[in-house]
This record gives sequence, structure tokens and C-alpha cells, in this order.
Amino acid sequence: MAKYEPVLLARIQKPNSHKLEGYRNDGGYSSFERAIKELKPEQVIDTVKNAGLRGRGGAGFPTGLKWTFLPKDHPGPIYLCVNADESEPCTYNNRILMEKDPHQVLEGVMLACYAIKSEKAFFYIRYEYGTAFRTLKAAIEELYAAGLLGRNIQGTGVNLDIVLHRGAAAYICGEETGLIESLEGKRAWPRIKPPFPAIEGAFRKPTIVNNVETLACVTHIMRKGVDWFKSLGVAPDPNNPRDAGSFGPKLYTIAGHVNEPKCVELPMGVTLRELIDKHGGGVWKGRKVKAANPGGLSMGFVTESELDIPLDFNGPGKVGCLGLGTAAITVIDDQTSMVDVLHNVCQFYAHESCGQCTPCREGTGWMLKITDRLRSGQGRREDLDILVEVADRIGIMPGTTICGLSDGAGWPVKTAIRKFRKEFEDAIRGGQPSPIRASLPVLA
Ligand code: L3W
Ligand code: SF4
Repeated sequence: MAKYEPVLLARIQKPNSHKLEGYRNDGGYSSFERAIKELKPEQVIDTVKNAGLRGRGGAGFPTGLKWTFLPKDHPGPIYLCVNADESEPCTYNNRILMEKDPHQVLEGVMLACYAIKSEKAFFYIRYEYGTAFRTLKAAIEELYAAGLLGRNIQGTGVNLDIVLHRGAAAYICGEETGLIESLEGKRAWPRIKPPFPAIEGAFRKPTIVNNVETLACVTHIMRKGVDWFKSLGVAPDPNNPRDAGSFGPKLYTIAGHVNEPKCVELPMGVTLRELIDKHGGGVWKGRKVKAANPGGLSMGFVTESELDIPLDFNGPGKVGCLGLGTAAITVIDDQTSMVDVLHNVCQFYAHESCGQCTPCREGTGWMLKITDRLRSGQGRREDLDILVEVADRIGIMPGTTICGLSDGAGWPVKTAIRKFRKEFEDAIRGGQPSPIRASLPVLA
């Protein structure tokens, strides 16, 4: 492949890349000014639809299509919520965009608001992201001072406010209806859908929730055009009439047991192996890959022999994972116990389940108890089948829960047991506690 020139990360090495002046000098906000002066909102929606942009937050839902779900001729208000509650383990692509080039994200927010006829955007940012919060706050203030936000922007009659809202420090705040509840000042308990937020969202008004990277892509689609966006990535599978393709640039984060953890921008469809070996500097300490997450913990695990799958919206599904998720790669080396890894995973979901739905609350707790037993050398032969059965039953897909957290909790368990079963069986047969267990607190 010819050398790829980054677009989303193009400016991050520049001095003061977060400041309005530099962004303006690089052509920033020209797309927004052109849109509000020359284009109808529907034209912006059509452009984003034609580009085939799919959401970068995890589900890959077509962005332009989501915008069209808003009720027609609604008297308003209509809201945009920016989902910046980035909490999927090892995912930090949004943080880099917000800290290093916040104006490209804000221009996407402004274009999206113009497209959906919203006069107010709520920017919900993960509590732990202090630097990004301060950077965005300053960037939004710059926009008000420059007359790019507020009332009657540049005499066009367009009004727009952006409200920055600091999150409540829980994984579930990133689930779109949990985010909305939290924004409204309540506990982030996800809502039953339908109604989807596009019909009834923040403050019971029609609301679009989009991820930070998705909105940054909107900026570049409006600047560089549909053909440019569609020239990158992977075209729809001709054998699958429901496939919408995986177009455009993508940020991949590489973490775990690699020599050079980093965030890289590449066209959709790069393989896991290329990301680990070429961009992540290979596995640390001269070791080999045992397992990896192809796109966030919730997607499940792949084995070393599955590293050649392309990371587009379809690739991970071909090896039994949930999907591309957040495109966050976590590498696990061949010296690491999968029993320990899975125990760590189960701790995360049991802690983060909001507890509303019995299958999720109890299921994540059971999975933690069983993996704790396996780690302590007290595992039973039937434990592995029980784990898979619980993981299979607690999802929104079989329809037992309100949100997707329970699905996300199940996939790493199912894939770890199915793909590394012998290692778990050996641990049960050996009856030895994990060697590092002695230094860790025993869970109840
Ligand atoms: C109107 C319909 N709107 C769907 C909208 C819906 C939402 C979007 C996708 O995310 C993923 C999970 C993990 N009318 C609609 C409709 N929509 N049908 O489309 O909806 P959905 O339900 O497919 O997914 P979701 O619940 O929004 C779940 C990923 O998120 N995940 C990641 C978490 C962490 C991060 C992060 O750190 N950045 O995202 C965790 O599970 O991939 O598949 O807007 O309203 N008929
Ligand atoms: Fe809460 Fe889990 Fe139910 Fe989601 S599935 S609403 S996290 S209990």
C-alpha cells in the first residue's frame, strides 16, 4: 500500500495545534462557513449519507441515516449529544483528537448541528479526561469570541450553543441513553429502546448522539468530499446486500504487550498483524502474541492465527468476535495466563454493570466468582460450560437486558473459553493457584 497521509491526526504534531488561530490558518471552519451560507441542512445530510460514514463509537451505525430518523418539521428544540465518554478499555483515539486538535471535532459538531437543525449541542466528556476538558473549554470560548458560536452567526440567522458537560465517571455513561440520563442530572441508568434518542432523547426532545471521531470525520467529508472518503477503506461485500461498507480513515489504538503502544490513523481494513508488527513495534520482550482484542475488550478475543483479519466493520465477525467496536487493539503475550486475563475482564464488567437488569447484574457477578475460583486452583470441570452458558444468555441480543453492556461482558468470556479451552482445562486439572494470585486481594 502507498504511504498513507493522515487526515484526522495531520495537525497533532504542530505547535499549538489546539488553538483556533492555527486551525483557521489551515483552512479550518471554512466548511462550516460555506455550509451555513451556501448549503441547505439537507445537503449536508445527503453528503454525509453518500459518503457512507458509519459511527466510530462501537456500533458502526450509518451516521447520515441516523440523522434522518429525527421527526420531520419538529418545532424543536432538537439536540446533539457528543459522546466523549470514551471508556472502553485501551481506547484513547477520542482523547487524542480532543486534546490535540479540538477544533476539527468542534467543526464537525457545528456541521452536524446545522444539518439536523439543532441550536444546542451537549458535549458530554468523560470525567477522567481533565486535559481534554480544559482544552475543549478554551476552544469553545475562542469560538464565542470569534463569533462562530452564539446568536446569528456571521449574519446568517444561524444560532448555536455548545455546552460542555463533565461526565460522572462510570463506563455506563457512554451508553447513549445512560449518557442522556446522566446529562439530565440522574444516575446513568440506560433507557429501554424504542423510543430511540432520535425520537425522544435529552430532556425528552429528539436527540442525535454521535461519537467524537465520527464528528471529526464529518469535518473532513465536508472539506474533502464524498469521493475522497469513499476512496479509502473497504467497499460493501457484494455477497451481503445488508453490508454498508467500511469507508474512510480510522484511528486504531494499539496497547498491551507491544513495544510501542500508540494511536495510528490508517484507512479502514488494515490487518491486526500489520498494526501489531509494523505500527506497534511487535510484541515486547521478544515474545509472541497469544491473544488480542480486535477492537475493544467487549468484542472478544482472537488467537495468533487470526491476526490476518482486516479491521473493518465485518472482519472481526468472521472469526467469532462481536465486531470492530472502538478499534482498540490490546495484545496479550504468550507468557500471560488467559485465566488471569479473563478474571481481570470479569472484574471490569461486574464493577461497571449498572445493576438494573437481573441477567446482567447477576451474570457478571457469577462470571467473576467462577473466574476467581479458576484462578485460585479451585476450578471445577463444569465451570467452563457454565461460563459460556451464562455469557450466551445475558445479552441484549437474546433480549434479556436493556443495553449492550451485558453483550460486551459475554463476548470476551465466550471467545476466551472457546479459543483457549485447553489452557483453562489445564488450570482446572493442575489445581494450582495462579502464581501472581498470592499478591492480590482475595475477592468475596
Ligand atoms: C433510531 C432506530 N435510531 C439504532 C441508533 C441508536 C444508536 C446507534 C447504534 O452501541 C456498541 C457496542 C459496542 N431508530 C435505530 C436507531 N439506532 N436503531 O443507532 O445503536 P446500537 O443499539 O446498535 O448500539 P449502541 O448501544 O449505541 C453499542 C460499543 O458500543 N461499546 C463501546 C463502548 C465504548 C466506547 C468508547 O469508549 N468510545 O464507545 C460497548 O459495548 O461495540 O456494539 O445511536 O440510537 N431504529
Ligand atoms: Fe445496566 Fe447491564 Fe442492564 Fe445495561 S444490561 S442497563 S449495564 S444492568
